Formats: sequence, structure tokens, C-alpha cells
Amino acid sequence: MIVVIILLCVQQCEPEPVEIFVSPIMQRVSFLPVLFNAYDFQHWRADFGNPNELNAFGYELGNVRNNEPQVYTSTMVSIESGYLVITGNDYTSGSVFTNRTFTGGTFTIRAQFPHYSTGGDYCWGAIWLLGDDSCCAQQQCTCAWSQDSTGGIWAETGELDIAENWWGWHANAAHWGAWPNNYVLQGGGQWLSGWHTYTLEWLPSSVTFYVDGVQTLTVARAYDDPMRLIVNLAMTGDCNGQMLIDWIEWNGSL
Ligand SMILES: [Ca+2]
Repeated sequence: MIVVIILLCVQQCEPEPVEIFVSPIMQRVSFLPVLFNAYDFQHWRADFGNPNELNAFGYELGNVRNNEPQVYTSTMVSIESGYLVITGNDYTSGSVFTNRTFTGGTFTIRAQFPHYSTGGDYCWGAIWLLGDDSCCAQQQCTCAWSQDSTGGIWAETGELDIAENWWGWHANAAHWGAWPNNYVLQGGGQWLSGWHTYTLEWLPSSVTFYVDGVQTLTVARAYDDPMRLIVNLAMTGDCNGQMLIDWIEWNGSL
């Protein structure tokens, strides 16, 4: 009898699979936080395997800042073979900036700058963050070194240079203060050829820069104004070369 009860129980007491009805509306609502986080506030990654990934960026056009000799056009920016490619040729180049702003988080970018020994002598590639009310990024404007067309004074809302390569050098730098009372702290060294990863860890009260995971600069200062990420290939002369970005990753959940 006990055996029969146990057998009956095994057959009847196994929990039935339970189907929980979720209305189509609720399915969408429950999916929203995932979409929300992935797209906007917690994480962003661009691998540049799809031309649509350029939709996250706007273009700087023309002669934008510092009296640099190059003219930016959108035609010098492309996605090829899994890379964001910015080509410099005959004083023409490209510059893109993120449509969204950031106020912290960790950025890591795998990039290769044109080398000075292979036509890149006058190339000044940069991956950097600029305060949203500074010169110039979010407007398509021509502006002087010291101010922009909306009245923002460089660099009162900050500039964080994640990576720059020019004239045999690479650098990370943190700028602050309104011109002419502005300041900079810089790390860096010899020109970096080939692929490297460049990281900025932007915490509430400090910023730390890394190259290939090695810390190169820490500045104990709060950057609390929204900034845009800019990737551009500026010139100090006739730069002929390509700047490649393999991927960009940002994590805002610290
Ligand atoms: Ca890629």
C-alpha cells in the first residue's frame, strides 16, 4: 500500500509546468528596462560591424578649431572590415562625436593611429571627451581657441583626452578651467604604433587614464558636466593616413 501511494505521489505530485500568461503589453514593459540599460544609461558598445553604428555619432564639418589646417568632411569617415575608419588625405579628414553625452563611467577604446613613419608625420589623431558647452563638437561651428558660439569658454566644462598621437608622442590629459585661467595635467610618452587599448575611468572625484591596462595619469578632480566623446583625425600639416577604431565600450554602472 505504501509503495502504491509513493508511486501515485511520484506520478501525481510532480509539479506541472506552469505557464504564466504575460500580455503582449507587459512583455514590452518588462523588456523596456533591458533595452533602456543596454542602450543608454549603463552600457554602450560599438564594434563597427554595421554601418548603422555610425548613427550614434554626428559629424564635425569644415575647419572647426585651433586654426588646424584640415577640413572635416563626412566622406572621410566610414565603417570598413569591422573598423571605424577616419582617413586623412590632402588636408581633408573626419571628426565624429557622440550624439549622447556622458557624466562618468569607464571608456575603453581599441585603436590604431597612423604612424609617423608611414605618411602620418602630420597626423594628430585623438580620442577625447569635451564639455558639452565648449568648443565645438555638438554644434557644427567654427570657433576660436578661447570660446565657442554659445558663449562657453574652453575648458570650463572640461576636456579629457583619452588618447592623442602626434609628432612622435602620445598623451593622455585632463584640462579644466576657463581660458585663460585653464590648467592641464598630462601623461604619455613615445609614439604608440599598432593596436592599443586606451581607457578612461571617470569617477565622481577623479579621472584615471590607462594604456593597455597600465595607469598613466590620475587627476583628483571632479568632472561633473556632461561631455561628448569625440574621435577625430586632426593635422599639423598634410597628414596621409588612417585612424582605425576597432571598438568602443562604455560602462556607466560603477
Ligand atoms: Ca570592430
